[in-house]
Amino acid sequence: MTTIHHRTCHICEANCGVLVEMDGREVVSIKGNPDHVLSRGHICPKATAIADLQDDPDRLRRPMKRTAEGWQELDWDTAFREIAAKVAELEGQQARSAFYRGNPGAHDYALSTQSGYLQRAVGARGTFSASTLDQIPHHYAQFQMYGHVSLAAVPDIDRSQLIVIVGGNPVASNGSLWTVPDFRKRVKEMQARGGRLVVVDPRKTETARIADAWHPVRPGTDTALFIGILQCVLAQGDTLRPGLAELVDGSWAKVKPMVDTFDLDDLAQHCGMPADTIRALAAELASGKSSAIYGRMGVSVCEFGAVNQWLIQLINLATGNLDREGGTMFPQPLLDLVGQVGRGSLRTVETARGTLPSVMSEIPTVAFADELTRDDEQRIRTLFVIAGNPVLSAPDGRRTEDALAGLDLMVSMDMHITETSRHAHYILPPCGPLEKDHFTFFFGPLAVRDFGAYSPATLEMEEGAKADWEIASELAQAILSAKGKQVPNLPTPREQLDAMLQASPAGMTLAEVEAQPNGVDLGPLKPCLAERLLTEDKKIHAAPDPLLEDCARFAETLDTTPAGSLSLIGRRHVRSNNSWLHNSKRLVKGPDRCTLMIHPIDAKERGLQDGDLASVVSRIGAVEIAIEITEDIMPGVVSIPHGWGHHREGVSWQTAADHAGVSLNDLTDPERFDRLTGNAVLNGTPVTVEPAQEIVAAE
Ligand SMILES: Nc1nc2c(c(=O)[nH]1)N[C@H]1C(S)=C(S)[C@@H](COP(=O)(O)OP(=O)(O)OC[C@H]3O[C@@H](n4cnc5c(=O)[nH]c(N)nc54)[C@H](O)[C@@H]3O)O[C@H]1N2
Ligand SMILES: Nc1nc2c(c(=O)[nH]1)N[C@H]1C(S)=C(S)[C@@H](COP(=O)(O)OP(=O)(O)OC[C@H]3O[C@@H](n4cnc5c(=O)[nH]c(N)nc54)[C@H](O)[C@@H]3O)O[C@H]1N2
Ligand code: SF4
Ligand SMILES: [Mo]
Repeated sequence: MTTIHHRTCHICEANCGVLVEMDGREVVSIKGNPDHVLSRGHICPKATAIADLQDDPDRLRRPMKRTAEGWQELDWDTAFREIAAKVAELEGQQARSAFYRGNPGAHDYALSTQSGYLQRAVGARGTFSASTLDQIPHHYAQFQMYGHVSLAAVPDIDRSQLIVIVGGNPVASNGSLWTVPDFRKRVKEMQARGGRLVVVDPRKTETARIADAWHPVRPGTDTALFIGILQCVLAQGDTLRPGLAELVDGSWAKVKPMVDTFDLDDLAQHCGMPADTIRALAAELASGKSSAIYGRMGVSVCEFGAVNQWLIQLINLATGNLDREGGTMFPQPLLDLVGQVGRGSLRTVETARGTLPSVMSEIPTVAFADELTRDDEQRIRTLFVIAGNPVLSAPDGRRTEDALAGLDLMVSMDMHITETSRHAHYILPPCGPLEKDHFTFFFGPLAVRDFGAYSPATLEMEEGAKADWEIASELAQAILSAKGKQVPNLPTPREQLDAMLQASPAGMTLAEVEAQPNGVDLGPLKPCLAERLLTEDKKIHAAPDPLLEDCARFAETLDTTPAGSLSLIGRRHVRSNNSWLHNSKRLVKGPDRCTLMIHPIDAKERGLQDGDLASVVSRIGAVEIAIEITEDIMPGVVSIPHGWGHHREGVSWQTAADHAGVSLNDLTDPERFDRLTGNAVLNGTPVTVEPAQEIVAAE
């Protein structure tokens, strides 16, 4: 007899509802839940990988300790006791400690509620995380304009007539900072009602393929496009629509003079898009029909990431589309995170490299290796890595790797010996994903409908297994005891979730939410900005000084095209997720996906044929990779997906190692970052590409 269990897929931001059919502990099938209020039956090929993750033969089941003789299994109590003793000893030596938090932690509400507790017990100040490799510019712009790092506006796709996507590929990524499961179908529905999708991207992506128009843009130059659009929109008048005008502060008057300092033809030349295309885009966005412009990784992990995210908000504001049906709207989910966590902060942090921005108390990950290797008493000697793989995810992975080798204590919470955790002294593996419960914690506030969904654990915990939150909480207790401190009695994640749900405007209890296994639908997004602004004067801050000043800095970069080199960007594939789904045989099967995409003109110039091995060299390093010649990438640009490079010795994910690929981040450069936010610049890396020389062994 099989049983059907309702779950939310925890892998990506789409948070699809799935139906898991179980026969005892065996997964029989995983299907989309047609009755799920948000995903309506949609799933992607990664959903089946939940079974592969659960049953992964290479997954660690017990704490591991690295010894001179190799990895040794420990019981939990011994692992916690040894780690706690070492943390206390290092604290006694005034050693600096730090955390690196990876992306999967954000998909685990329970861990999210407890990991701060562990960090406080360790006494680690500041955090490195995947956020400064990703979306920190969004948080910065939201804090500056709306007064809260998490007060985000998302395109209201179900009622929109035009969506312009700049530097995002939701057909592959399933949406980011925009929880929009079944994106493809929602686009079809928009097109069926006469709406249009436009994509601006150096590559003709999977999303560009279903779009009504694709405009190639030179990597790292979108600021010119946004300023150009804004200039054209404001040339028709800068009076804001009623409803928005009253919400905007006096700095709005500074926007038009700023954009008017630029010449549209210069902007067009800089970004490689014809001035007429920019004019037409502006006219369409401002035509009065409900429309939205949205920008993601491609315009976030770049030198002017914060400015870009700000300009996007300004375009939606200027065209009257902010906080309007079919434009961009602020979700009001079942659990109102914005109302219950602090506004966030913008500060600075002193690093070996000098003063860097610190948004939300993050230390920019571009400085990670520096801080691990600096030669003063501020060197990080104790490191906790929580569900992260910075060797493959952060720029200059080789240097990160070398830096990790010098730690006095490194603890990784991970279920594999990865490129990163292989350097740990202890690895603490969580239970399988089906043994965890789930709530749409960080993603309700980004969803295309007001909603929330809770799913209980599908399987009972295996004997001796622990969820991530239990590991964090029990280790924190052990550390506090070792330091001779009092161990507080904390609420469990479920208790915290229940309290937060009840304190939210929807006011439901966890039990009430749990009784709706298809999710709780609170309806379409609603205009609400007037009540939700969290700036002190309750106004939208249209033109904060640091952003205006950074536009002046941008002006100085116009036309500084690095000659002679190609510009390297990344890419995502629907059957992959950052570095960690490559151990699933069904996801990695088929032709090698870790290839260098190159335009036929650039390949010909270099004497390269499809499938040839090329040597790709940047300031940081070199890789050899098979090339894929395609007209889907613009001339002058090449692309390698990130998250590969599993050839490192000693990793435990065998299937991943068999499909090793090379790491894009062995080429990216930590010296390149967004000055306002410290976010890494991961696209637009200057590289040379040549046929790889056959290495002839010396006699
Ligand atoms: N060049 C380039 N680099 C990039 C990007 C890019 O576009 N280009 N993208 C960046 C982005 S957006 C991000 S978010 C980062 C991601 O950067 P990271 O978060 O550092 O890397 P991941 O690949 O997500 O690694 C997650 C690790 O957590 C483990 N893991 C998975 N699930 C769980 C779990 O439930 N519990 C625990 N304890 N561990 C788990 C996996 O085994 C894996 O080792 O990469 C960034 N790096
Ligand atoms: N299948 C899959 N899904 C994922 C992930 C994954 O690895 N695989 N990762 C998850 C994570 S952590 C995140 S953050 C999201 C990311 O979600 P998205 O941002 O939607 O995904 P990307 O594929 O990184 O899209 C960035 C796009 O920007 C383009 N681009 C690069 N440089 C530039 C530029 O300078 N200007 C412009 N205009 N475009 C540029 C790239 O060609 C690419 O198409 O995806 C999430 N979902
Ligand atoms: S789109 Fe994301 S949430 Fe939905 S099934 Fe795929 S991986 Fe899971
Ligand atoms: Mo990300």
